[in-house]
Amino acid sequence: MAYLKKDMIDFHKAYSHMLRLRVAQEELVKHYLNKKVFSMVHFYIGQEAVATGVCDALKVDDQVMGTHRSHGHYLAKGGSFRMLAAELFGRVTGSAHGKGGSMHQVDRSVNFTGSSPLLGSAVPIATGVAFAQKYLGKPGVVAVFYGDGASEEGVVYETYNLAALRKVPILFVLENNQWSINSPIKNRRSQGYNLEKIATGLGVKYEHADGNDYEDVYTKTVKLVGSIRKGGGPAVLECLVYRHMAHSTPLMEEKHRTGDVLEERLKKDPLKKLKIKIVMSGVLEKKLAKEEENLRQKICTDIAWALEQPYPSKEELYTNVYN
Ligand SMILES: Cc1ncc(C[n+]2csc(CCOP(=O)(O)OP(=O)(O)O)c2C)c(N)n1
Repeated sequence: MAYLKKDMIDFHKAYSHMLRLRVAQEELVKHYLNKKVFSMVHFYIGQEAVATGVCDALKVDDQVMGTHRSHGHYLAKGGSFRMLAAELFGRVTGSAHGKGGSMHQVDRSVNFTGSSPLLGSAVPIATGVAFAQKYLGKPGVVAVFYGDGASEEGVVYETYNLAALRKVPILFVLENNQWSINSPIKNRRSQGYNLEKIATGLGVKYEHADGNDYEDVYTKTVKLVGSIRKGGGPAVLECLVYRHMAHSTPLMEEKHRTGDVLEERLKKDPLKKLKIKIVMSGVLEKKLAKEEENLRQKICTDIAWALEQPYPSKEELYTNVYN
């Protein structure tokens, strides 16, 4: 999965990878508005550099876990867009057999171990998965994504401690988009709140990245994961990022987001940023436009396929469940 050419990042490939997440979601928005999607949907548009930067730095055997906002994490880990679309449309060929919807992505064939919409809950679960890997003497690390809201759940702090104590091979990827639904971070944290100090005080390494910058996320992940693989213990990578849309609908404007206007968010768009870089390196804009057109066509074909898939039968109610 890694796009390193010796010591160089192939930015064109990285851009294509990010664009797949963006176009896939843009097309899914249309079907959400057409009421083809059964579950609640949290779009990941604007945060693509984090999922791709992290997942490109992982190995195929490494595992990933996510949240209520995990379309991007799943696709970046090599997930099938057809299965993602079928899952959103509630079809049996979906990644969770049409029973999970947007917020419960799971596909072990690409080591996307699961996602959980209960805020913060994926963090201890992923740490357990990573601990099991270590305990069984298996190689590989686990990366878990979670938001700034989730990072304030008590279980997350407890998990930092245990992960550091047991030197668990886990990367905590904190996507700080500065909002928890419509609560801005400044209304939620006490004066002097310092998550870096808390985590490092518990023995977890801490690094900040610009979540709008693929290169920054990628190179910092390579560094941290390198140390985790050598037994150096867990680390947090906090990525400052901007979600373009509302919390759980495809609206672009939200009245409460004063001081964080859409115009500012769009200026920081990670795709625009990377596009400028590759055009400056000599790739023709015309070529990029053609590639985007082909990608969109492929995504639309996959959506048409997903819409023709059958719904789960009644018998499916009894499969993959605990009783
Ligand atoms: C334990 C728990 N409390 C509340 C909720 C309701 N809830 C769903 S998403 C969300 C905000 C999450 O914010 P953040 O973790 O920053 O992620 P973002 O949505 O910004 O990506 C809340 C409060 C929940 N899912 N789980």
